[in-house]
Amino acid sequence: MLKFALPFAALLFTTALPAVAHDYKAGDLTITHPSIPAPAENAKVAGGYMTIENTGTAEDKLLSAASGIGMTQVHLSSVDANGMATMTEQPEVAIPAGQTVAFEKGGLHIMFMDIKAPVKEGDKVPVTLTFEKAGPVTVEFQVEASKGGDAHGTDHSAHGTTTQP
Ligand SMILES: [Cu+2]
Repeated sequence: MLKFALPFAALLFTTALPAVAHDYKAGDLTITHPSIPAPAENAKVAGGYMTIENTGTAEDKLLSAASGIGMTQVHLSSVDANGMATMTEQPEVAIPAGQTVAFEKGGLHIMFMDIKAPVKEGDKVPVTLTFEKAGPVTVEFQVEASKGGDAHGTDHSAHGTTTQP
């Protein structure tokens, strides 16, 4: 009996790993570590980050993001020719075949605005990401300790236009 018990235990350990890694699969896509750096208390905005890997042979596209905490959009941060940081809503984000697209500070992000209830460290925020091919997938963004200086923790009222650095 012991002979069988050991491989079984090993199997349990192996299958437990994806939960620790906090990732999600939808068709050919793997969405890894969706997270939100905890915004300042009573902040009305927050940014969400993750990576999306496409292991398939065809491009997919992220078409939208939706959550219950407030208005939710897909944004791209960039710095314009005058050195001003701007953000623009992205109607779609290509996830090319065989590539990984990072949503990270200073680049692509999920933008939460007009947040209705406080978002605190330890919270899990369900967000439904809708892809052209993989369809809708709901993932939980973990609210984590902010490592300081997240642009979304400050006033963001001029969103969509030029913002202060
Ligand atoms: Cu934004």
